[in-house]
Parts: sequence; C-alpha cells; structure tokens
Amino acid sequence: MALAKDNWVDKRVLRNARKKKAKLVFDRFEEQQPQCTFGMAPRGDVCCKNCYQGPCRIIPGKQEKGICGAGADTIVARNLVRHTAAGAAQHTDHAREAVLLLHDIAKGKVKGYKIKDEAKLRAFAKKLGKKSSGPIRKVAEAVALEALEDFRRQEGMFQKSEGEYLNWLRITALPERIKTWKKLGILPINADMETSHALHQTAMGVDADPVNLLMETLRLGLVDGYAGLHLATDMQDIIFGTPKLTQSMSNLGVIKPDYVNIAVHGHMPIMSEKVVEWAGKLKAQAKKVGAKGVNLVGVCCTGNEILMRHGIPLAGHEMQSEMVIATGAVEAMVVDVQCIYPSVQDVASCFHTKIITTMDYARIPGAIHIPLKLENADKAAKEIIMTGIRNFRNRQRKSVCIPNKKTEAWAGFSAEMILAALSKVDKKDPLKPLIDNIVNGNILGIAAVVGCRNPKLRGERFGEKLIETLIKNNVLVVVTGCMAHTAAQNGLMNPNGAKMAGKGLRAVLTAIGKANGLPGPIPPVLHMGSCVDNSRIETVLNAVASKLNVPIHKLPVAASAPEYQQEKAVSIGVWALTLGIATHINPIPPVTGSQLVTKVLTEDLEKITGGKVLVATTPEAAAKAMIGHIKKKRKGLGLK
Ligand code: NFS
Ligand code: SF4
Repeated sequence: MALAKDNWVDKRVLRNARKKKAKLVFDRFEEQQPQCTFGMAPRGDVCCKNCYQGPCRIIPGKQEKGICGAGADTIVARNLVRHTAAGAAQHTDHAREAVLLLHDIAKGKVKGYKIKDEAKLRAFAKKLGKKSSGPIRKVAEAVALEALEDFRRQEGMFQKSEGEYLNWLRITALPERIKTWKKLGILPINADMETSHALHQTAMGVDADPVNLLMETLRLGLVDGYAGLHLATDMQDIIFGTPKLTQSMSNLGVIKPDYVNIAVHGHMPIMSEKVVEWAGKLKAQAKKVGAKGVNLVGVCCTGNEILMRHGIPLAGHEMQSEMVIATGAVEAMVVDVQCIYPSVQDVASCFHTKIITTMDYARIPGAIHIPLKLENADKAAKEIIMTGIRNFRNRQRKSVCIPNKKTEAWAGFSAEMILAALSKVDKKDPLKPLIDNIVNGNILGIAAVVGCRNPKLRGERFGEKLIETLIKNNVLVVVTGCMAHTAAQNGLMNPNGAKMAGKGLRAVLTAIGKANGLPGPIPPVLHMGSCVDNSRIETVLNAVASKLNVPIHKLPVAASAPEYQQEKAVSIGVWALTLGIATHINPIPPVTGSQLVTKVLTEDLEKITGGKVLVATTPEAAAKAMIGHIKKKRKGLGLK
C-alpha cells in the first residue's frame, strides 16, 4: 500500500487504530474510490450545482451547456469565485474575532486578555493616521475601530472604480501594487460585503462573463490577504506577542507516556493561548491523579501558533490528527474551527480520549462542548484542562502506543525575528546580507512552500521532496501551515537540515548562525507560522522589494501549495497571484474544463499582475518549474 512510503504514517499507531476498529482518513479514502471525476483534471468535464434545475454536467462535444445555458467557462469561473470566497470568509471571520477581542480589551470588557506587543499596536496606530501616543487602551480602541471599518464600509460598492477600500490593504501593500489593483478595479471595499456579494454574483442567472468572474476572484484574493491573513496576524501579534525564535520538537513522539496529554487542534489563538496558560497553572492537579504534569501538544495551524509563541511541540499536521488520538495516550483533544475532521470523535470513541469543542458554530456530535467566550475564557480553559486531567485515570495502558518518532524543530521566524537575526550580520542595514547573497548567487531565490497535506497524494512525499530539492538548489525555503509540520518532521527545520542545503545556501545559513552566537547554521527551512501567517511572507518580500525599488513580481521568488485541500488554500493562492508571485498548486485545480480560465491563470495573468499558476504533478517537475521561474527572474534583474 502506498501508505508505507509516508514517513508520517506510523505503522504501529495504524495497527493500534485497527485493533480498536477505528477508521482513519486512509480507510475512508479507499471507501470513496472511485471518486467522481467531474470537474477534475485531467478530464475536461465540468459540473455545476448552483441551482436545483441541475446538477448539470458539461461534456465537451456532447452537452456543451447547462440547463440555464451556462457553458464551461462560466461554470468553472463561478466555481473558482465560490471557493475563493469560502476561503476568504474563513480567514476574515478569524480576523474579525481577533479585532473584536482587541476592541473589548480597549473598552475594558474582558479581563482575561491583555495587549502584549504595545509597540506594534502603536506602530499600527501611526500607519492608520491615528494618535499613537497616550494611554494604550485609547490607542487600541482607535486601531480596532479602523479594522472594524473593513467589515462595514459601504460607500462605493456598486461603483467600484471609485470609493474607499480596505484600511488593512492601504497600510500594508506596496503603492505599486495598489496602483495595479486600482487600475484593474479590484480593490475590495468591505470584507463581508465582498464575500456575500460573490455568492450573489455567482448565482444562477447573474454573472456569465468568465473574465469578469476571474476579476472577482482576484478581488476576493485581496480580501483574503488583507482583511484575513494580515489582519489576523497583526491583531494576534498585538494581543499575544510577536513570535521570536524558539526550539521545540515535532511528530507523534512528543506525546508523553506519564503525563496528561492534551492536544490542541484548530486555528484561533484566542482559544489556544488560554489553554496554554491554564495547562501551566494546573500542573499540581495533574500530579494528584498520578501524572507527572500536563503535556500540551499542537495539531495543524493552532499547533504552529502555540509553537511560535510558547515552544509547545507539534504533534502532527491535520492528516495526523486521528493518529494523535490513536496513540491511546491523549486524554483530551480540544478544537475550535477549521480543518477539524469530524472523524476525530469516531476515533476518540474507540479510545478514552475526550473531544472538546469550544465554538458554538463548530460542534461535533458526541463531543463535549465547553463554549469558550471572551468573557468566560479563563473558566472555560480551566474546565478544558480539568476534563483532560480527570480523564487520565481512564487511560487503558494496554492501548497505549506512542511512537518513538520526534524531530527537533526551530520556529518563530516572524519578519521581525528574521530582521533581528540579519541585523547581527549587518546592524545598520539588516536586509543587505540577504540581498547581497541573492545577488552573488549563494541564495538562488526564495520559495514559500505552504498549505495542507492531501490524502490523494499519500505515498508520494510530495511536500518533503519538493522542499529538499529546492534547498539542494540553494533556494531558501519558508514554510507555514501543515507544510511546516512536514518540514519539521523531516528534520528540515533544525540546523542539521542545513546538511541537505546546497553549498551557497549552507554558507549563508552558517554565517547568520555564527553572527547570532550559534555554533553552526540556522535551519535551511524557516518556520513562519500558521496559514494566516503567510502574511509574514509578504512583509519580508515588501521590505526587499522596497529596498530594491522593484515590484515583487520581478524578484526571484516562487510559491507552492504542493498538496492543497482546503478552500482557504485556494484563497491564499489567489492572493499570491495578485501579488505577482508564480504559484504552483497541486493537485491540479478543477479549472481544466475551461480552456479560457486555464489560459488566464497559467499565461495571461502574468501580463496583468505578474503572477501565474505553475502546473506540475510531481515534486521534481514542481521544483523544476519553480527554479526555472526563479532563474528567469534573476536574469530579468541582470543577475547570473
Ligand atoms: Ni491551512 Fe491550517 Fe492544514 Fe491546510 Fe488546514 S490546518 S489553515 S488549510 S489543512 S494547511
Ligand atoms: Fe445547471 Fe445553470 Fe443551474 Fe448550474 S446554474 S445547475 S448550469 S441550470
């Protein structure tokens, strides 16, 4: 079975699950075969379910139009708009919650949360043209209100060439980009309005023009990037602190036999930060039930968040979430929103694990629900930890199977951390060492490898092979999301991984390491955080682009979501395209049924935003396409 090749699939844990009759993602994947191929590459067929005259299927040469008359181009473009809107809605909802928290802190309505990075908050007030000095709560209120404007501004909605646009885009994106987007008429006005408008625009009998629909897709990419990713990251840094370098461990082996193990899964630091706090406070309670303490472990993106800010180890990416439970040693898995397989409850019911949901709009039948609201967050977090502690006694020793697998992982490379590390090389001009080494070819370019793992690609080691090939070719790689777990588990996020880097890249990593007082190199793959933290990548690129006075699309950079599966990955990818970044996505997105949409994404877009989709279905081909693009950009800048 292809699974055997996946080093993140622990065979003993798999057997443990089988013994308990727990079905895992792979089993359900097999049951689902053969999956419907409508809308999927390489077939050119298309499917629409946007109204109840359908579903309609478009089969080239046979049935060219749906019942309403919509053809393949319209349907494919409409589907893309809807996926992008859904992804953006997840990120903007996430950001909104953080903004509302900042507002509540400012108004003194919540006692359990504080502002950790005051300097960052004041810097944002300044960027927004607000008073940045004086009492911190006043500054926080002004910043939160400006952020909330991005969810309620109405002016200009139906005359999109004029009017205001997202504050967070205005203060974040480079002027050159804003000018380009303004010319295209795609500057978003209000995050909520745009995502809801997209549903209207794509309904039966509204927009039939595929090009117009693709423009709407780009607008939603901007919604995702600024009112989602950047806004969420910025609010979270202000409230919970900006990440700094931290060293921890990754993979299932971080679960400890003698401890109360609590896995934190989902996306929102609003929940996970409180859980971290209370896990520390309730150590003594854990001892009372015979455990050595409470061991928190992180799953998927929330794992990345608490790793970066607290050094909590990473137990696994999203596809390993069931395996975390199947170790038989996890007392509780607490979840909030996004990327949580409902199956975690099915697997948990085969073991002693309690699944705890915390958000009223994200519940799982059979799970315990402990609503974590801003005003009761401490009480809820305490109850969550106590639920785990009380459950320790129910652990069945016979059912415990913790693999011996764990790998050291360094994390916390926020833009600020990267600049701080570089400033040890050149205090006056921290970006200079990075740029000089790109110019002299020690660093060929920079690649972001981000996003999910996909069960369709089991056994292919796509993400890890791609990253390995890139660093071998002296491409500096940054990672976020589940790809960060992948890099960590494969030893690429610690200094030893530098052995796999090409000579030039290794020399730079070593020089930076030495300047920072380390005995050797820094890791060849820099962990920049969760999926919303893709924003941090733009922050670094903007700094480099500004310094060189060239637009991002002229820089030797590329991105890949090599195993994407979530709508959020689509909206992030679209945002990267608006920035002018050549972006590889795999599996091939369901656009091949429209020659027009495929051509726009893979060719024409380059002339519009500078970005384009790279198609490659093997890690080798993906690396080749990305490196080829990077070399082309080097040539454009007159570099060898
Ligand atoms: Ni990103 Fe994080 Fe993982 Fe994919 Fe899901 S956890 S927000 S969407 S699956 S990388
Ligand atoms: Fe069919 Fe048109 Fe309805 Fe889509 S919107 S399901 S193509 S009738």
